[in-house]
Amino acid sequence: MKKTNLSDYDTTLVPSGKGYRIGIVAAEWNQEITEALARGAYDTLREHAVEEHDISLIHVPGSFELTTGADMMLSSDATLDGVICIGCVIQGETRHFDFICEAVSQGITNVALKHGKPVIFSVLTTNDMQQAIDRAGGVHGNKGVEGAVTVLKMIHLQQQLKTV
Ligand code: DLZ
Repeated sequence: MKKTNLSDYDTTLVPSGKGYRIGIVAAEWNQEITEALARGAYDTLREHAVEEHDISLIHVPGSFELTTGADMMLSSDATLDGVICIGCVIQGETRHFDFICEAVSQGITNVALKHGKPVIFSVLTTNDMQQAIDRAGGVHGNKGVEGAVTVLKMIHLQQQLKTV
């Protein structure tokens, strides 16, 4: 059967996050969506043993600022192991959508490479609000949950590679 909920995952394949320190940067644009994504990410981190005091949440105005926010977080706190960037960009009548999506996806990659730490793209890029709702705890899961699983897997991978 076709998989429609991308947040269904095998919990046994997710490493424990005990001791991991994780930042979440959430955009204020489309706040009802980004709050649901941030909640999904936070709850998933907690389910996988990340301590409450090891999760920091900051807000930035829009998705365009996610890159700067993640860079600021990692620059100001060297003990962070990874950052999840949360946003929701909805297609409008102008080309704004393309510029924001391009800048954020490339920018997040650059921040990850600059700091040598996982910086995760939990940004919805949708045609309309319904598609966003469907992916923020609706029929297609919650992209924040996926971001949390991804950051845990990437931090674990980085730690494994350091020991070889
Ligand atoms: C300006 C703008 C527009 C039109 N649409 C969105 C959007 O759908 N999602 C989002 O997160 N942010 C949007 N923004 C704001 C930009 O991300 C940014 O905050 C401003 O251009 C200021 O740099």
